[in-house]
Amino acid sequence: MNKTIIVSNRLPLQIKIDNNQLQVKPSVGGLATGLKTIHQEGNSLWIGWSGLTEEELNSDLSKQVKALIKKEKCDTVSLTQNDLENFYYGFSNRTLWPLFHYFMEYTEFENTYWDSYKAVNQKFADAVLEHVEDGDTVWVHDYQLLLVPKLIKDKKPNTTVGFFLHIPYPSYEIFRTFPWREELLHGILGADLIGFHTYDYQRHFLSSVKRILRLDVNFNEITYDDRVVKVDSFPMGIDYNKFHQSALKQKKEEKSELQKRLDDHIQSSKDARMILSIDRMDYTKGIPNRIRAFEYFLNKYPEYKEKVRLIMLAVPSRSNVPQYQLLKRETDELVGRVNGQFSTVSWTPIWYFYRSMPFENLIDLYTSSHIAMITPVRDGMNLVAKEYVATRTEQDGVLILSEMAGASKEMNEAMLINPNNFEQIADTLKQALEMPLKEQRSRMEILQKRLKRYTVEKWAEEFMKSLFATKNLGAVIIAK
Ligand code: ADQ
Repeated sequence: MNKTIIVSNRLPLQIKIDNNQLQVKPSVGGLATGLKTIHQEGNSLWIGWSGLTEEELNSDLSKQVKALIKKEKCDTVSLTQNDLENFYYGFSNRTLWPLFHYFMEYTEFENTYWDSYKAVNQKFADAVLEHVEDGDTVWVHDYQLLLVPKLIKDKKPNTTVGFFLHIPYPSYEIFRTFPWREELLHGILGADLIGFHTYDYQRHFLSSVKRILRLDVNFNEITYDDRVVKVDSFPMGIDYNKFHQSALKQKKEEKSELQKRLDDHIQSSKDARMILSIDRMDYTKGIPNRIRAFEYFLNKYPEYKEKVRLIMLAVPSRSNVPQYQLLKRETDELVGRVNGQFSTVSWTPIWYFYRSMPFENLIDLYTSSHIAMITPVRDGMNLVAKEYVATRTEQDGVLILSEMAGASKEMNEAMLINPNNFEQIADTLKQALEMPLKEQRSRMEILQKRLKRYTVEKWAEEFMKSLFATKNLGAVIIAK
């Protein structure tokens, strides 16, 4: 029976060493949920890094990790501290991440990083090649593994390979600056189907293929060697029911401490309103812009002082990369500046949390906030915007969303803003605060309907369906 192999940088598992004892739990992230059906049913294997380096695992623990992971139908790729520094923090997060998000000034082109990226991609491909057989299907994920599709296809041409990019694909003018552009494109083109969140990313990719490799592109198909490579967009959804049902359930249960504090603010006056933002602490998420726009709003519309509060949850991320440390410092200073300028004895305009929160508290934040203000300067999709909508069980609330997030392409009923235009954000915030309930509901209803239909499971299913269709298309071409 043919297998499906999923490959991603991290496994869908949380692994901890407690008192020299290993604990393995399935993780609850979007990707793990979306691929659950494919992974659990049928003959499938997930290959990725466990999250523990070779140095952290002595050989006994290493064997145990392999065995425990095997039970979850996974296999690990072993990474050293040096791999982590050069491949992960280096090439993935100091070269590809900033470049693909249009942060040219943060992009570092370092040969050491590139060499490590090639070597680690080879490690991932080798782990796949250990298991893959003719007729199997392999689905590779994201920017850390762009060379893997070709490394598999070259060795095993009779497999079907899919690739999905979770971040934006930049325009040709940005991508052409990349020193190893040909090699990277050839790496991706090892796949039979290449998926992006939006049509724009797809278009940018095709343009790079045409102009850099001078290949024939016919609508969304590329003729490559004797194969046809298909490129398409698959906007990723969320586990709608999980968020919606959790919001309904939490209303009936005993309130958390956080919920009690949120209620205190809401009940402090009939005009009290809460505005929410949740992101990883990342320079692509537009956190400083958002604080500056909120400051601008309080200056322009002083009647909202003591009534609105911005609740900002920033989850620590990649904190050993210098730009992330600078961003953290800038955010701390800006929050301090706004709170210092506007706070009164009974009101603090920004509640700022720099930590991760349990899922229940995320739901408390989503369900208690009148407005979600999501302002990335670039974002492949942005699932937080979708999660906020799914938790609005009364269909009230307003979503303010950056037009630079992939999600904006399918969320037209949100209030779309340019994250660099403070005037527009401030005015939109005012409009959102004053929006009649009827209008909030009519917008929310359409947004919810769409999210309910195109869930993360559906996303995975559509990609796989298209991948199988590509496989058949390949067979036709070869037969000709
Ligand atoms: P991210 O940049 O991580 O993902 P996003 O899509 O917003 O961004 O996903 C964040 C996820 O983390 C959400 O599901 C959210 O619920 C969760 N989360 C946030 N704060 C949390 C907390 N404190 N505790 C627990 N969970 C928390 C990348 C791309 C995006 C793309 C996704 C999926 O950058 O553009 O949407 O992949 O493809």
